[in-house]
Amino acid sequence: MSPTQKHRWLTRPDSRGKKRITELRKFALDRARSDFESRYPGVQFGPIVALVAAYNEERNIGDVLKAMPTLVGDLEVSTLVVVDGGTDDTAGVALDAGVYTCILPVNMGQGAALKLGYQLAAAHGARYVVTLDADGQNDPAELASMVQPLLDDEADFVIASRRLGVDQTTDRFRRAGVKLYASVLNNIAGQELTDSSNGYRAFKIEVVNDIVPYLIQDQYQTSEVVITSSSRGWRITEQPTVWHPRASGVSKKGGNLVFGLQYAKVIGTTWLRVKKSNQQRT
Ligand SMILES: Nc1nc2c(ncn2[C@@H]2O[C@H](COP(=O)(O)OP(=O)(O)O)[C@@H](O)[C@H]2O)c(=O)[nH]1
Ligand SMILES: [Mg+2]
Repeated sequence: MSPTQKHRWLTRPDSRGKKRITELRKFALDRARSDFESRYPGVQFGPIVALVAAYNEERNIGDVLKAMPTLVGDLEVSTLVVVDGGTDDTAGVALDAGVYTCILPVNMGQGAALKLGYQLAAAHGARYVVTLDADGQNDPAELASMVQPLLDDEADFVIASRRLGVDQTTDRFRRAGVKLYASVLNNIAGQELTDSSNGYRAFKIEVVNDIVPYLIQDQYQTSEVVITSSSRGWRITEQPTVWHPRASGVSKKGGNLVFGLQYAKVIGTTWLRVKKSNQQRT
């Protein structure tokens, strides 16, 4: 362990340091947004936006984009990739595929990248937003079935479920975690979800507009989105899907222990935040 790691608490940012980080974050987000606006001046997305946050996925994202549908019924699907910084050519692959591409100058985390994507989708005319991973774990061919409950007005927010569908991965610990965290989250949010951490999700734009101001998690965002939407009274449902192994590479969210602890932390802090704001309202 290096001295800097050992004494990290000594170098935690003070209030001026935190202010500087906030300013740098804003700078990066503003830069990505203004680059996007000048690359696609006056763009209007189709009614459905497929939103993909991608971090160092140059080897995987090309196939995902190739498989993306361009229509659901007679509704046009626009694909929007938010390239989350990184060191490979993810941006080049997305641009070559001809999809809308927004490029963050530095890595900000999946939550921050998706939040930027939600804002762009809402600002450019989307009526429905579907999020899916860039690594091939979600099948773009299932996008139509993800959106259907929204089109039928049976739900406002749809979450894919590998437990109602098929899980083709073999990691037993991750599987147990999916089950455990779904039950914790159901207790907190009063839902009956089987796979609350699945990133394949479809939203009505009204839900996106309503929850975006409450989203603060830069990375582990899945439970924050569910708890927030649930506390705001939106109707959440599930759709069975297939969960594929990553096309290549490994999860960038850390091993199961790191992932699990971070996930639990987000559930806890979001729940406390929602509880506090409900108390303030009453
Ligand atoms: N882990 C991670 N993923 C990111 C980040 N930014 C965007 N992503 C994308 O988020 C998706 C899910 O990430 P992944 O590491 O596969 O997480 P997992 O599927 O939950 O194990 C992928 O499409 C990533 O490319 C980031 O900073 N970290
Ligand atoms: Mg993945």
